[in-house]
Amino acid sequence: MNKTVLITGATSGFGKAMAAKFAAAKFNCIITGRREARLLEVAEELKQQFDIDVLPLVFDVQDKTAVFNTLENLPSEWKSIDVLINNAGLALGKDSFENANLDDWETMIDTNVKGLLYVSKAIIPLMIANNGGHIINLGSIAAKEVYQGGNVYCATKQAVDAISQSMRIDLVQHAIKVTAIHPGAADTEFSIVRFKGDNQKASSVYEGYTALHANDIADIAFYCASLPPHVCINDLVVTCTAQASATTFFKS
Ligand code: NDP
Ligand code: 8X3
Repeated sequence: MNKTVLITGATSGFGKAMAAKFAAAKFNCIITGRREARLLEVAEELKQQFDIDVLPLVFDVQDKTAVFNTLENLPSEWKSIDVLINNAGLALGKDSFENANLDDWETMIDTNVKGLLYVSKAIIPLMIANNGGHIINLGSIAAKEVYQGGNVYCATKQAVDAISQSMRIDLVQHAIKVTAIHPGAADTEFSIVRFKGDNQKASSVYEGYTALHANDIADIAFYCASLPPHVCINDLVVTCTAQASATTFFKS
């Protein structure tokens, strides 16, 4: 029987690449996001290309009611979830603490922290009923090091790091693996979102070096999920070769 993966934020970047990677290995995929047209397009591509079942679910992870209404009412054939990838997330702005926008801070906290908690809380009972599972949380190098202007984004990712550690401790009794993947700079839509559509500012983040690609993180997530039942990668920091810390890059 095919396994099932649920990936939040699969309309672009890591989530979209991870969906393709798992689908290529014949996982059936539950994919989520807010942009319905894009999500349905990704679902159709996965079905056509990989001949698997796909369940696209449109909701905002910040919306507690929508998260629980949707995930607590999954069709019965979708209730057996082997891997949950908490990937949906964003940065908004990179302003100094005193200039940063309060609404941006709240959106990051509501998405990166509370959204991850809501989705996990809805799915963990299904994993417990199945006697096991694997949760993969997308942290960031910002979970390990703060940087100028990173303030609340870094704080949300440090929360993801702490939540991952505490999930691992609390869920070990249920044979649920918990892996946190902490990427450095990766060329996705992340910076376009962070800089609110300023494409020039966004692309300048990746100039002069080869940043991580979404497929690199998809390969790593799939590797973590492919290990034998007795093996769990707990915590993984991954950067491109040209990045040595949150702020140290070798640029040509
Ligand atoms: P993208 O912007 O390409 O993708 C983000 C995804 O998250 C989209 O599918 C988006 O879907 C979804 N998303 C955002 N907000 C919400 C929301 N409120 N509800 C539901 N879905 C949402 O960025 P990445 O792929 O790069 O980012 C994925 C994760 O990786 C994030 O958690 C990010 O913080 C983390 N990360 C990124 C790094 C990078 O340099 N790119 C490095 C380290 C970590 P939609 O807009 O359709 O809702
Ligand atoms: C995204 C990478 O360095 O902008 O999490 O925080 S960084």
